[in-house]
Amino acid sequence: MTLVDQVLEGDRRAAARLISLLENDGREAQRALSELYAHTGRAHIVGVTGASGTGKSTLVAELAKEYRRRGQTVGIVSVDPTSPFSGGALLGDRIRMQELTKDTAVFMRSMATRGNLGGLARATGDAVKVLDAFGKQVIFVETVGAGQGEVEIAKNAHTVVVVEAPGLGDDIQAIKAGLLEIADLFVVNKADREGADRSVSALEAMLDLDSRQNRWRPPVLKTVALHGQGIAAVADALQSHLDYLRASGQYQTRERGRAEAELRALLARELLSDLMRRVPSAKFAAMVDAMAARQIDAHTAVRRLIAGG
Ligand SMILES: Nc1nc2c(ncn2[C@@H]2O[C@H](COP(=O)(O)OP(=O)(O)O)[C@@H](O)[C@H]2O)c(=O)[nH]1
Ligand SMILES: [Mg+2]
Repeated sequence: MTLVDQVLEGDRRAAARLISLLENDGREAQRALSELYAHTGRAHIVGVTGASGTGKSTLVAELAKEYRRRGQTVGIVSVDPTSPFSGGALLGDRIRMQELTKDTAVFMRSMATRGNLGGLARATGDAVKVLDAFGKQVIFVETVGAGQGEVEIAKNAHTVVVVEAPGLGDDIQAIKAGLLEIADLFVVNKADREGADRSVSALEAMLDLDSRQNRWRPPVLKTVALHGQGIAAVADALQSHLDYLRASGQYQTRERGRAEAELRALLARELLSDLMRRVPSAKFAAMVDAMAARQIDAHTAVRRLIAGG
């Protein structure tokens, strides 16, 4: 049986192996992904992002349990190097994770954060596709909302949850990180701490300023993920957003946007590596030298390299 058949039959180890192969970006893995692709497109992909320490991993673990109670299967892809999913967690968090890993209907995976962000974004997208084909009905992708790359990964979801926590310095961390634009749902976690209501009002006030018509207004929900409080309401809101996407036709728009972004990124990568194979490295180095010596500018250098002259 091929690896693809094994994944489609629900073999967890095959799925884990395929994701590792894809992380290493081998041709064989890419061929496997081509075969799997027709089986993807069924999962609800939920990006969960926000500053480090806001409780994203805890929230995702609690949401996973809630979805299980609702009879759905769950995939979790974590791109957070400090995540309990990838070790380095406190005891309580580790126990929480162990509970989840015992449930075979939940598949957890943390992505290696070595290498460049472009590669990470691609590998994360591939892992999501594997879990989708594997039959997971909802897939959470946790990223730290720290930079452009992480935001790109989060944007690649149907629904984006931005997690805030009171008392982490500034009132609203999402404003700083430029996450407001991409949020479909705000969660103010750690509502057991002082200042949660202030964070909620600040977010609502921000949303009031948005004058765009006929738009999904992101709900702002309070949770205490640590104690499983407010989790069902978040799961309900995620479902409402999915229903909204479907009813408004935006589901197709987002799918198309995702496809286009993926195609452009892959084309750029393939065309670049194709060119680099054709250009002798000495010639490339000479071009760099000439640029550093201000003898040639980047645009001219690019034109020459592409023209092969
Ligand atoms: N007080 C409190 N602590 C929480 C809550 N949710 C998570 N935490 C704790 O906050 C810390 C960071 O949580 P984690 O889920 O790893 O945050 P992440 O970095 O955003 O993934 C952990 O020690 C959690 O136990 C909450 O609702 N209230
Ligand atoms: Mg985390």
